[in-house]
Amino acid sequence: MKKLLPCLLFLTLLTSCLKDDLEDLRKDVDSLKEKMAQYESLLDALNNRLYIKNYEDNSGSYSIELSDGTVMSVNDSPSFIEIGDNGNWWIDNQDSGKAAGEYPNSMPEIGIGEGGNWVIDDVDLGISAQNQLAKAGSNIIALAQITGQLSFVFADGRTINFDASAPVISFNIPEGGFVFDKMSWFKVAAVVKLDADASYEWLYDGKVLANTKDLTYVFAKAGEHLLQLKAKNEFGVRTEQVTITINDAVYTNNLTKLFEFKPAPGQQINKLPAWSEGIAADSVLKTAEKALTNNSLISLGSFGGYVTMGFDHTIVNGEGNDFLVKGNAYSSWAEPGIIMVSEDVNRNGLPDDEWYEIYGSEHSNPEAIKNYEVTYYRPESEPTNPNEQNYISWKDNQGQSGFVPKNSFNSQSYFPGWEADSISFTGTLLPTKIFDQSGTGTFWTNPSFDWGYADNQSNNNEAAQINISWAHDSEGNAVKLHGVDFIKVYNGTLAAGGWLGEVSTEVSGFTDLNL
Ligand SMILES: [Ca+2]
Ligand SMILES: [Ca+2]
Ligand SMILES: [Ca+2]
Repeated sequence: MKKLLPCLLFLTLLTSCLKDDLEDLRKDVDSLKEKMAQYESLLDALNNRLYIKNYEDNSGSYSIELSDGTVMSVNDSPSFIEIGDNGNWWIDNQDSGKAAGEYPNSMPEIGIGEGGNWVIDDVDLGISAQNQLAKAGSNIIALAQITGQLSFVFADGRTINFDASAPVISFNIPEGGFVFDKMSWFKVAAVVKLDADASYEWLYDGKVLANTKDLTYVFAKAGEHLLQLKAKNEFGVRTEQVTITINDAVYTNNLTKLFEFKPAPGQQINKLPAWSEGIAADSVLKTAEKALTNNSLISLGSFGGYVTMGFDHTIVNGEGNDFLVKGNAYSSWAEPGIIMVSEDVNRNGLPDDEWYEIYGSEHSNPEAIKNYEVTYYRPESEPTNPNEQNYISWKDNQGQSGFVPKNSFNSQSYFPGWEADSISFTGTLLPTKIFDQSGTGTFWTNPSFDWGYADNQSNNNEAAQINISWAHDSEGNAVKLHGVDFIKVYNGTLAAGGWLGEVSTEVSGFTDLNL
Protein backbone atom coordinates (compact mmCIF):
# COMPACT_ATOMS: atom_id res chain seq x y z
CA MET A 1 0.00 0.00 0.00
CA LYS A 2 2.84 2.25 0.81
CA LYS A 3 4.01 1.82 -2.75
CA LEU A 4 0.60 2.36 -4.21
CA LEU A 5 0.14 5.95 -3.02
CA PRO A 6 3.00 7.46 -5.03
CA CYS A 7 1.79 5.46 -8.01
CA LEU A 8 -1.73 6.80 -7.70
CA LEU A 9 -0.33 10.29 -7.33
CA PHE A 10 1.73 9.72 -10.46
CA LEU A 11 -1.33 8.48 -12.35
CA THR A 12 -3.35 11.51 -11.32
CA LEU A 13 -0.53 13.74 -12.46
CA LEU A 14 -0.29 11.83 -15.69
CA THR A 15 -4.02 12.18 -16.33
CA SER A 16 -3.90 15.88 -15.70
CA CYS A 17 -0.84 16.22 -17.92
CA LEU A 18 -2.63 14.32 -20.64
CA LYS A 19 -5.64 16.57 -20.21
CA ASP A 20 -3.52 19.68 -20.66
CA ASP A 21 -1.87 18.20 -23.70
CA LEU A 22 -5.23 17.28 -25.20
CA GLU A 23 -6.46 20.80 -24.52
CA ASP A 24 -3.40 22.22 -26.25
CA LEU A 25 -3.85 19.82 -29.10
CA ARG A 26 -7.48 20.82 -29.52
CA LYS A 27 -6.45 24.47 -29.54
CA ASP A 28 -3.82 23.70 -32.14
CA VAL A 29 -6.35 21.85 -34.29
CA ASP A 30 -8.83 24.72 -33.95
CA SER A 31 -6.14 27.19 -34.86
CA LEU A 32 -5.07 24.98 -37.75
CA LYS A 33 -8.66 24.78 -38.96
CA GLU A 34 -8.88 28.55 -38.79
CA LYS A 35 -5.64 28.90 -40.73
CA MET A 36 -6.79 26.37 -43.29
CA ALA A 37 -10.09 28.22 -43.62
CA GLN A 38 -8.13 31.41 -44.18
CA TYR A 39 -6.00 29.66 -46.75
CA GLU A 40 -9.07 28.16 -48.43
CA SER A 41 -10.88 31.49 -48.57
CA LEU A 42 -7.82 33.08 -50.15
CA LEU A 43 -7.70 30.31 -52.73
CA ASP A 44 -11.41 30.69 -53.37
CA ALA A 45 -11.01 34.40 -53.91
CA LEU A 46 -8.13 33.74 -56.28
CA ASN A 47 -10.18 31.15 -58.20
CA ASN A 48 -12.99 33.67 -58.53
CA ARG A 49 -10.51 36.14 -60.07
CA LEU A 50 -11.14 38.66 -57.36
CA TYR A 51 -8.60 41.31 -56.67
CA ILE A 52 -7.80 43.40 -53.69
CA LYS A 53 -9.53 46.72 -53.50
CA ASN A 54 -8.17 47.95 -50.25
CA TYR A 55 -6.49 46.82 -47.09
CA GLU A 56 -6.29 48.25 -43.65
CA ASP A 57 -3.54 47.69 -41.14
CA ASN A 58 -5.03 47.41 -37.64
CA SER A 59 -1.70 47.21 -35.80
CA GLY A 60 -0.66 43.78 -36.96
CA SER A 61 -3.96 42.37 -38.14
CA TYR A 62 -5.14 43.25 -41.61
CA SER A 63 -8.64 43.77 -43.01
CA ILE A 64 -8.51 43.01 -46.68
CA GLU A 65 -11.33 44.11 -48.91
CA LEU A 66 -11.81 42.08 -52.08
CA SER A 67 -13.29 43.32 -55.33
CA ASP A 68 -16.61 41.59 -54.61
CA GLY A 69 -16.94 43.59 -51.40
CA THR A 70 -16.09 40.78 -48.97
CA VAL A 71 -13.65 41.58 -46.20
CA MET A 72 -11.14 39.03 -44.92
CA SER A 73 -9.11 39.40 -41.78
CA VAL A 74 -5.56 38.20 -41.46
CA ASN A 75 -4.83 37.96 -37.75
CA ASP A 76 -1.42 36.28 -37.92
CA SER A 77 0.43 39.57 -37.37
CA PRO A 78 2.38 39.08 -40.59
CA SER A 79 5.24 41.36 -41.50
CA PHE A 80 4.57 43.90 -44.24
CA ILE A 81 7.01 44.01 -47.13
CA GLU A 82 7.12 46.72 -49.77
CA ILE A 83 9.43 48.65 -52.02
CA GLY A 84 9.91 52.08 -50.52
CA ASP A 85 10.06 55.37 -52.36
CA ASN A 86 13.87 55.09 -52.27
CA GLY A 87 13.70 51.80 -54.20
CA ASN A 88 14.86 49.67 -51.26
CA TRP A 89 13.10 46.77 -49.61
CA TRP A 90 11.24 47.89 -46.53
CA ILE A 91 10.07 45.45 -43.88
CA ASP A 92 7.61 46.65 -41.29
CA ASN A 93 8.53 50.25 -42.07
CA GLN A 94 12.23 49.50 -41.67
CA ASP A 95 14.57 50.28 -44.55
CA SER A 96 16.74 47.25 -45.31
CA GLY A 97 19.17 49.41 -47.27
CA LYS A 98 19.06 46.80 -50.03
CA ALA A 99 17.88 47.92 -53.46
CA ALA A 100 14.85 46.03 -54.64
CA GLY A 101 15.45 46.37 -58.38
CA GLU A 102 12.62 46.00 -60.85
CA TYR A 103 9.80 43.52 -60.60
CA PRO A 104 7.73 44.31 -63.64
CA ASN A 105 6.07 40.95 -64.18
CA SER A 106 6.67 38.59 -61.34
CA MET A 107 6.71 38.46 -57.57
CA PRO A 108 10.07 37.86 -55.88
CA GLU A 109 10.68 34.83 -53.71
CA ILE A 110 10.26 35.82 -50.09
CA GLY A 111 11.30 33.71 -47.13
CA ILE A 112 13.26 33.46 -43.91
CA GLY A 113 16.91 32.42 -44.25
CA GLU A 114 18.79 29.99 -42.04
CA GLY A 115 20.18 32.85 -40.01
CA GLY A 116 16.63 34.00 -39.22
CA ASN A 117 16.74 37.08 -41.47
CA TRP A 118 14.36 37.99 -44.26
CA VAL A 119 15.67 36.77 -47.59
CA ILE A 120 14.28 37.99 -50.89
CA ASP A 121 15.47 36.33 -54.10
CA ASP A 122 18.50 34.93 -52.22
CA VAL A 123 19.50 38.32 -50.84
CA ASP A 124 19.73 38.49 -47.07
CA LEU A 125 18.12 41.79 -46.14
CA GLY A 126 19.82 41.95 -42.77
CA ILE A 127 16.51 42.35 -40.98
CA SER A 128 15.54 39.70 -38.46
CA ALA A 129 12.35 37.74 -39.04
CA GLN A 130 12.39 36.78 -35.37
CA ASN A 131 8.70 37.56 -34.82
CA GLN A 132 7.69 35.15 -37.60
CA LEU A 133 10.04 32.25 -36.83
CA ALA A 134 7.67 30.33 -34.58
CA LYS A 135 5.06 30.07 -37.31
CA ALA A 136 4.51 26.96 -39.36
CA GLY A 137 2.31 25.64 -42.14
CA SER A 138 -0.70 27.78 -42.96
CA ASN A 139 0.41 30.72 -40.86
CA ILE A 140 0.96 33.87 -42.86
CA ILE A 141 4.38 35.31 -42.20
CA ALA A 142 4.28 38.24 -44.60
CA LEU A 143 2.10 40.43 -46.76
CA ALA A 144 4.06 41.87 -49.66
CA GLN A 145 2.84 44.70 -51.85
CA ILE A 146 4.98 44.69 -54.97
CA THR A 147 4.47 45.29 -58.70
CA GLY A 148 0.74 45.84 -58.43
CA GLN A 149 0.17 42.70 -56.43
CA LEU A 150 -0.50 41.83 -52.84
CA SER A 151 1.17 38.57 -51.93
CA PHE A 152 0.36 36.36 -48.94
CA VAL A 153 3.50 34.47 -47.88
CA PHE A 154 2.89 31.35 -45.74
CA ALA A 155 5.30 29.82 -43.27
CA ASP A 156 5.64 26.68 -45.39
CA GLY A 157 6.83 28.76 -48.36
CA ARG A 158 3.59 28.85 -50.33
CA THR A 159 2.47 32.22 -51.66
CA ILE A 160 -0.85 33.45 -52.99
CA ASN A 161 -0.70 36.56 -55.16
CA PHE A 162 -3.56 38.93 -55.82
CA ASP A 163 -3.78 41.83 -58.20
CA ALA A 164 -3.75 44.96 -56.13
CA SER A 165 -2.63 47.67 -58.43
CA ALA A 166 -3.34 51.10 -59.75
CA PRO A 167 -6.00 50.89 -62.50
CA VAL A 168 -4.73 49.59 -65.83
CA ILE A 169 -5.91 51.71 -68.78
CA SER A 170 -6.31 50.94 -72.45
CA PHE A 171 -8.42 52.61 -75.13
CA ASN A 172 -10.99 51.28 -77.57
CA ILE A 173 -9.47 52.89 -80.62
CA PRO A 174 -11.74 52.94 -83.67
CA GLU A 175 -10.36 51.87 -87.02
CA GLY A 176 -8.39 54.79 -88.43
CA GLY A 177 -7.96 56.31 -84.98
CA PHE A 178 -9.86 59.06 -83.22
CA VAL A 179 -10.63 61.50 -86.04
CA PHE A 180 -13.36 64.12 -85.69
CA ASP A 181 -14.44 67.45 -87.12
CA LYS A 182 -13.87 70.52 -85.00
CA MET A 183 -16.97 71.76 -83.12
CA SER A 184 -18.49 68.30 -83.14
CA TRP A 185 -18.72 65.96 -80.17
CA PHE A 186 -16.31 63.07 -79.92
CA LYS A 187 -16.01 60.33 -77.39
CA VAL A 188 -12.97 58.40 -76.26
CA ALA A 189 -13.91 55.17 -74.50
CA ALA A 190 -11.46 53.93 -71.90
CA VAL A 191 -11.12 50.30 -70.88
CA VAL A 192 -9.99 50.22 -67.28
CA LYS A 193 -9.06 47.14 -65.31
CA LEU A 194 -8.89 47.21 -61.51
CA ASP A 195 -11.33 50.10 -61.67
CA ALA A 196 -13.14 49.62 -58.36
CA ASP A 197 -13.38 52.97 -56.59
CA ALA A 198 -11.18 54.52 -59.27
CA SER A 199 -11.22 58.24 -59.92
CA TYR A 200 -10.36 59.77 -63.28
CA GLU A 201 -8.85 62.88 -64.73
CA TRP A 202 -8.66 63.71 -68.44
CA LEU A 203 -5.98 66.24 -69.18
CA TYR A 204 -5.05 68.28 -72.20
CA ASP A 205 -2.19 70.77 -72.02
CA GLY A 206 -2.26 70.45 -68.25
CA LYS A 207 -5.91 71.49 -68.19
CA VAL A 208 -8.45 69.12 -66.64
CA LEU A 209 -11.13 68.40 -69.25
CA ALA A 210 -13.29 65.95 -67.31
CA ASN A 211 -13.40 63.59 -64.35
CA THR A 212 -15.25 60.77 -66.06
CA LYS A 213 -13.99 57.37 -67.25
CA ASP A 214 -14.93 58.08 -70.87
CA LEU A 215 -14.32 61.49 -72.35
CA THR A 216 -16.96 63.31 -74.36
CA TYR A 217 -15.57 66.57 -75.57
CA VAL A 218 -15.65 69.17 -78.32
CA PHE A 219 -12.79 71.31 -79.58
CA ALA A 220 -13.16 74.68 -81.32
CA LYS A 221 -9.95 74.40 -83.31
CA ALA A 222 -8.52 71.81 -85.69
CA GLY A 223 -5.31 70.02 -84.82
CA GLU A 224 -3.77 66.96 -83.31
CA HIS A 225 -4.09 66.60 -79.57
CA LEU A 226 -2.56 64.31 -77.01
CA LEU A 227 -5.08 63.53 -74.30
CA GLN A 228 -4.02 62.00 -71.02
CA LEU A 229 -6.18 59.89 -68.77
CA LYS A 230 -5.11 59.48 -65.16
CA ALA A 231 -6.83 56.74 -63.21
CA LYS A 232 -6.28 56.46 -59.51
CA ASN A 233 -7.27 54.03 -56.78
CA GLU A 234 -6.02 53.19 -53.30
CA PHE A 235 -2.94 51.51 -54.73
CA GLY A 236 -1.75 54.26 -56.97
CA VAL A 237 -2.23 56.25 -60.12
CA ARG A 238 -1.58 55.28 -63.71
CA THR A 239 -1.53 57.59 -66.75
CA GLU A 240 -2.06 56.66 -70.38
CA GLN A 241 -2.38 58.91 -73.40
CA VAL A 242 -4.25 58.83 -76.66
CA THR A 243 -3.91 60.91 -79.81
CA ILE A 244 -6.95 62.50 -81.42
CA THR A 245 -7.09 64.31 -84.73
CA ILE A 246 -9.53 67.20 -85.10
CA ASN A 247 -10.24 68.09 -88.72
CA ASP A 248 -11.10 71.56 -89.89
CA ALA A 249 -14.67 72.14 -91.10
CA VAL A 250 -16.71 75.00 -92.53
CA TYR A 251 -19.80 76.06 -90.61
CA THR A 252 -22.52 78.69 -90.80
CA ASN A 253 -21.98 81.49 -88.31
CA ASN A 254 -25.64 81.79 -87.44
CA LEU A 255 -28.42 79.51 -86.35
CA THR A 256 -29.43 77.07 -89.10
CA LYS A 257 -32.65 75.71 -87.66
CA LEU A 258 -35.56 76.78 -85.48
CA PHE A 259 -37.07 74.02 -83.38
CA GLU A 260 -39.72 76.20 -81.71
CA PHE A 261 -41.23 79.62 -82.10
CA LYS A 262 -43.78 80.29 -79.37
CA PRO A 263 -44.28 84.02 -78.92
CA ALA A 264 -46.51 85.50 -76.23
CA PRO A 265 -49.02 88.21 -77.23
CA GLY A 266 -47.46 91.50 -78.29
CA GLN A 267 -47.64 94.40 -80.69
CA GLN A 268 -45.37 92.76 -83.33
CA ILE A 269 -47.09 89.37 -83.15
CA ASN A 270 -48.65 88.21 -86.43
CA LYS A 271 -46.33 90.80 -88.09
CA LEU A 272 -42.78 89.68 -87.17
CA PRO A 273 -43.18 87.16 -88.72
CA ALA A 274 -46.39 87.67 -90.65
CA TRP A 275 -49.36 85.47 -90.03
CA SER A 276 -52.79 85.44 -91.63
CA GLU A 277 -55.87 83.30 -91.22
CA GLY A 278 -55.26 79.68 -92.25
CA ILE A 279 -51.47 79.65 -91.77
CA ALA A 280 -50.57 76.75 -89.44
CA ALA A 281 -48.03 76.75 -86.64
CA ASP A 282 -45.41 74.76 -88.58
CA SER A 283 -45.36 77.24 -91.43
CA VAL A 284 -45.10 80.15 -88.96
CA LEU A 285 -42.08 78.30 -87.58
CA LYS A 286 -40.55 78.01 -91.08
CA THR A 287 -41.16 81.73 -91.72
CA ALA A 288 -39.51 82.63 -88.41
CA GLU A 289 -36.58 80.32 -89.24
CA LYS A 290 -36.15 81.98 -92.62
CA ALA A 291 -36.22 85.44 -91.01
CA LEU A 292 -33.56 84.58 -88.44
CA THR A 293 -31.25 82.75 -90.85
CA ASN A 294 -31.40 85.98 -92.91
CA ASN A 295 -30.72 88.12 -89.83
CA SER A 296 -34.20 89.66 -89.88
CA LEU A 297 -36.07 90.45 -86.68
CA ILE A 298 -38.71 88.31 -85.07
CA SER A 299 -40.59 89.33 -81.93
CA LEU A 300 -41.13 87.08 -78.91
CA GLY A 301 -44.00 89.20 -77.56
CA SER A 302 -44.63 89.69 -73.85
CA PHE A 303 -43.15 87.73 -70.93
CA GLY A 304 -42.31 84.09 -71.64
CA GLY A 305 -42.53 84.11 -75.46
CA TYR A 306 -39.62 82.02 -76.75
CA VAL A 307 -37.63 80.65 -79.63
CA THR A 308 -35.39 77.55 -79.73
CA MET A 309 -32.42 77.55 -82.11
CA GLY A 310 -30.25 74.84 -83.59
CA PHE A 311 -26.93 75.01 -85.46
CA ASP A 312 -24.84 73.07 -87.94
CA HIS A 313 -22.12 72.68 -85.28
CA THR A 314 -21.72 72.64 -81.53
CA ILE A 315 -21.24 76.00 -79.84
CA VAL A 316 -18.03 75.43 -77.90
CA ASN A 317 -17.45 76.77 -74.41
CA GLY A 318 -14.03 78.28 -75.08
CA GLU A 319 -12.02 80.79 -73.11
CA GLY A 320 -14.17 83.80 -72.22
CA ASN A 321 -17.33 84.72 -74.11
CA ASP A 322 -18.73 82.27 -76.62
CA PHE A 323 -21.74 83.65 -78.46
CA LEU A 324 -24.14 86.49 -79.06
CA VAL A 325 -27.90 86.33 -79.59
CA LYS A 326 -28.51 89.30 -81.85
CA GLY A 327 -31.31 91.76 -81.12
CA ASN A 328 -32.00 95.46 -81.64
CA ALA A 329 -31.31 96.90 -78.19
CA TYR A 330 -29.60 100.18 -77.50
CA SER A 331 -28.52 101.68 -74.22
CA SER A 332 -31.82 103.33 -73.32
CA TRP A 333 -34.12 100.69 -74.77
CA ALA A 334 -33.49 97.14 -73.65
CA GLU A 335 -35.95 94.25 -73.85
CA PRO A 336 -33.99 91.60 -72.00
CA GLY A 337 -34.45 87.98 -72.99
CA ILE A 338 -33.26 85.19 -70.74
CA ILE A 339 -30.98 82.70 -72.50
CA MET A 340 -31.13 78.95 -71.91
CA VAL A 341 -28.58 76.47 -73.26
CA SER A 342 -28.65 72.72 -73.71
CA GLU A 343 -26.32 69.96 -74.88
CA ASP A 344 -27.69 67.23 -77.12
CA VAL A 345 -26.71 64.66 -74.52
CA ASN A 346 -28.74 61.84 -76.08
CA ARG A 347 -27.37 62.77 -79.53
CA ASN A 348 -30.75 62.53 -81.25
CA GLY A 349 -30.47 65.99 -82.79
CA LEU A 350 -33.49 67.25 -80.84
CA PRO A 351 -33.71 69.73 -77.96
CA ASP A 352 -35.15 67.16 -75.53
CA ASP A 353 -32.27 67.28 -73.05
CA GLU A 354 -31.74 69.24 -69.85
CA TRP A 355 -31.84 73.03 -70.15
CA TYR A 356 -29.58 75.38 -68.22
CA GLU A 357 -30.13 79.05 -67.53
CA ILE A 358 -27.45 81.57 -68.37
CA TYR A 359 -27.20 83.65 -65.22
CA GLY A 360 -26.93 87.29 -66.22
CA SER A 361 -26.26 90.31 -64.03
CA GLU A 362 -29.74 90.12 -62.40
CA HIS A 363 -29.61 86.46 -61.31
CA SER A 364 -29.35 87.38 -57.66
CA ASN A 365 -31.63 90.42 -57.87
CA PRO A 366 -34.02 89.92 -54.93
CA GLU A 367 -36.88 91.21 -57.08
CA ALA A 368 -36.44 88.47 -59.72
CA ILE A 369 -39.12 85.77 -59.44
CA LYS A 370 -38.12 82.19 -60.22
CA ASN A 371 -40.70 79.71 -61.54
CA TYR A 372 -42.93 82.53 -62.61
CA GLU A 373 -45.91 81.49 -64.70
CA VAL A 374 -48.33 83.59 -66.67
CA THR A 375 -51.35 82.74 -68.84
CA TYR A 376 -52.63 85.04 -71.57
CA TYR A 377 -56.24 84.92 -72.82
CA ARG A 378 -57.34 85.61 -76.36
CA PRO A 379 -59.84 88.52 -76.35
CA GLU A 380 -63.31 87.68 -77.66
CA SER A 381 -63.09 90.49 -80.15
CA GLU A 382 -60.65 93.24 -81.17
CA PRO A 383 -61.25 96.53 -79.31
CA THR A 384 -62.73 99.58 -81.00
CA ASN A 385 -60.26 101.84 -79.14
CA PRO A 386 -56.93 101.68 -81.04
CA ASN A 387 -55.11 102.42 -77.74
CA GLU A 388 -57.11 100.02 -75.57
CA GLN A 389 -55.16 99.55 -72.32
CA ASN A 390 -57.24 96.59 -71.10
CA TYR A 391 -56.62 94.56 -74.23
CA ILE A 392 -55.20 91.03 -73.72
CA SER A 393 -55.72 89.86 -70.15
CA TRP A 394 -53.17 87.79 -68.25
CA LYS A 395 -53.05 86.07 -64.86
CA ASP A 396 -49.90 84.91 -63.10
CA ASN A 397 -49.09 82.39 -60.37
CA GLN A 398 -48.39 85.23 -57.90
CA GLY A 399 -52.08 86.19 -57.71
CA GLN A 400 -51.62 89.13 -60.06
CA SER A 401 -53.41 89.93 -63.28
CA GLY A 402 -53.20 92.64 -65.92
CA PHE A 403 -53.36 93.43 -69.62
CA VAL A 404 -51.10 93.64 -72.63
CA PRO A 405 -52.17 97.06 -74.00
CA LYS A 406 -52.92 97.90 -77.62
CA ASN A 407 -51.43 100.91 -79.41
CA SER A 408 -52.39 102.72 -82.59
CA PHE A 409 -49.08 101.95 -84.36
CA ASN A 410 -50.03 98.28 -84.63
CA SER A 411 -53.63 97.59 -85.45
CA GLN A 412 -53.50 93.78 -86.05
CA SER A 413 -54.47 91.24 -83.40
CA TYR A 414 -51.67 90.88 -80.84
CA PHE A 415 -52.61 87.32 -79.89
CA PRO A 416 -50.67 84.64 -81.87
CA GLY A 417 -53.23 83.67 -84.52
CA TRP A 418 -52.20 80.01 -84.77
CA GLU A 419 -52.38 79.33 -81.01
CA ALA A 420 -55.15 78.10 -78.69
CA ASP A 421 -57.33 80.64 -76.86
CA SER A 422 -55.11 80.69 -73.79
CA ILE A 423 -51.35 80.21 -73.69
CA SER A 424 -49.08 79.84 -70.66
CA PHE A 425 -45.39 80.51 -70.17
CA THR A 426 -42.96 79.85 -67.32
CA GLY A 427 -39.51 81.14 -66.44
CA THR A 428 -37.68 83.68 -64.35
CA LEU A 429 -39.34 87.09 -64.27
CA LEU A 430 -36.79 89.89 -64.16
CA PRO A 431 -37.62 93.20 -62.51
CA THR A 432 -37.92 95.98 -65.05
CA LYS A 433 -36.21 99.35 -64.87
CA ILE A 434 -38.63 101.00 -67.30
CA PHE A 435 -39.58 104.63 -66.60
CA ASP A 436 -40.95 107.73 -68.28
CA GLN A 437 -37.92 109.99 -68.58
CA SER A 438 -39.96 112.95 -69.85
CA GLY A 439 -42.51 112.85 -67.02
CA THR A 440 -45.16 113.63 -69.62
CA GLY A 441 -45.32 110.17 -71.22
CA THR A 442 -43.42 111.15 -74.35
CA PHE A 443 -40.01 109.57 -73.66
CA TRP A 444 -39.95 106.12 -72.18
CA THR A 445 -36.66 104.51 -71.22
CA ASN A 446 -35.85 100.89 -70.34
CA PRO A 447 -32.16 100.89 -69.37
CA SER A 448 -30.08 97.80 -70.12
CA PHE A 449 -29.09 95.27 -67.47
CA ASP A 450 -25.31 95.03 -67.09
CA TRP A 451 -24.76 91.74 -68.98
CA GLY A 452 -25.96 88.24 -69.71
CA TYR A 453 -29.18 88.70 -71.75
CA ALA A 454 -30.47 88.85 -75.32
CA ASP A 455 -31.78 92.13 -76.78
CA ASN A 456 -30.32 93.96 -73.79
CA GLN A 457 -27.10 95.64 -74.95
CA SER A 458 -26.36 96.67 -78.53
CA ASN A 459 -24.97 93.82 -80.64
CA ASN A 460 -21.51 95.37 -80.97
CA ASN A 461 -21.18 95.92 -77.22
CA GLU A 462 -19.12 93.26 -75.43
CA ALA A 463 -21.77 93.29 -72.68
CA ALA A 464 -24.13 91.60 -75.16
CA GLN A 465 -21.83 88.55 -75.36
CA ILE A 466 -22.55 85.36 -73.47
CA ASN A 467 -20.20 82.92 -71.77
CA ILE A 468 -21.46 79.33 -71.62
CA SER A 469 -19.73 79.06 -68.25
CA TRP A 470 -22.55 81.18 -66.80
CA ALA A 471 -24.95 78.22 -67.21
CA HIS A 472 -26.79 76.99 -64.09
CA ASP A 473 -29.10 74.07 -63.54
CA SER A 474 -32.65 74.36 -62.19
CA GLU A 475 -31.30 73.99 -58.64
CA GLY A 476 -29.06 77.00 -59.15
CA ASN A 477 -25.81 75.01 -59.38
CA ALA A 478 -23.19 76.18 -61.85
CA VAL A 479 -22.66 73.54 -64.54
CA LYS A 480 -19.55 72.88 -66.57
CA LEU A 481 -20.59 72.48 -70.21
CA HIS A 482 -17.95 71.82 -72.87
CA GLY A 483 -20.37 73.03 -75.53
CA VAL A 484 -24.07 73.47 -76.31
CA ASP A 485 -26.24 72.38 -79.25
CA PHE A 486 -29.47 74.28 -78.57
CA ILE A 487 -30.20 77.80 -77.38
CA LYS A 488 -33.54 79.07 -76.20
CA VAL A 489 -34.39 82.72 -75.62
CA TYR A 490 -37.49 83.94 -73.82
CA ASN A 491 -38.68 87.38 -72.86
CA GLY A 492 -37.79 87.80 -69.16
CA THR A 493 -39.89 90.88 -68.41
CA LEU A 494 -43.57 91.72 -68.20
CA ALA A 495 -43.86 95.47 -68.68
CA ALA A 496 -45.17 98.20 -70.92
CA GLY A 497 -43.91 101.68 -71.68
CA GLY A 498 -46.83 103.96 -72.55
CA TRP A 499 -47.21 104.54 -76.27
CA LEU A 500 -44.21 102.22 -76.92
CA GLY A 501 -46.35 99.29 -75.86
CA GLU A 502 -45.24 96.13 -74.10
CA VAL A 503 -41.59 95.26 -73.68
CA SER A 504 -40.92 92.36 -76.03
CA THR A 505 -37.59 90.72 -76.78
CA GLU A 506 -36.60 90.71 -80.43
CA VAL A 507 -34.12 88.30 -81.96
CA SER A 508 -32.40 88.78 -85.30
CA GLY A 509 -29.80 86.01 -85.48
CA PHE A 510 -26.85 84.50 -83.74
CA THR A 511 -23.06 84.81 -83.75
CA ASP A 512 -20.64 82.11 -82.62
CA LEU A 513 -17.64 84.03 -81.29
CA ASN A 514 -15.38 80.97 -81.71
CA LEU A 515 -15.93 80.74 -85.47
CA1 LIG B 1 -16.65 80.34 -72.42
CA1 LIG C 1 -35.80 95.13 -78.90
CA1 LIG D 1 -31.44 65.55 -77.69
